Amino acid sequence: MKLRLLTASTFTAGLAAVFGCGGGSSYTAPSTANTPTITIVGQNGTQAFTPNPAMFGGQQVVFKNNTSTTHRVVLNDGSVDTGNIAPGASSPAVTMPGSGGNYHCSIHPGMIGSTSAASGAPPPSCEGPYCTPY
Ligand SMILES: [Cu+2]
Repeated sequence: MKLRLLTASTFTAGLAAVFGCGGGSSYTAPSTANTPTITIVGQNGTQAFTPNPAMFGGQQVVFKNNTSTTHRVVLNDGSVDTGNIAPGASSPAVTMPGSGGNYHCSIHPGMIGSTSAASGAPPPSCEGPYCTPY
């Protein structure tokens, strides 16, 4: 297990080196390496996302899909949409509202989660159609 992790990170470093030698190009691809991750673990209501609630108000986060089904995370007010996240893939980095918020999977609306406010205050109470877990 440790060897496999080492190999993967060596491979990633090698890739970065290859892309880093872009013949003088100054473009640097956005890195999500240090972005907090919310992991999608199943289609089970408030247990679908971990951590949940997450203390990521006002921050960029990445959703990582650890299930075998495509998911799409949408903030209940529509202000954030990850697009489809294939099994095993991660979403682009999206910015959670500073006041905290509630989100769901638009494909499986019973998958629900929330982020706290940037101040650490709990998420706003969930209102509307995407508040009922299954
Ligand atoms: Cu889903």
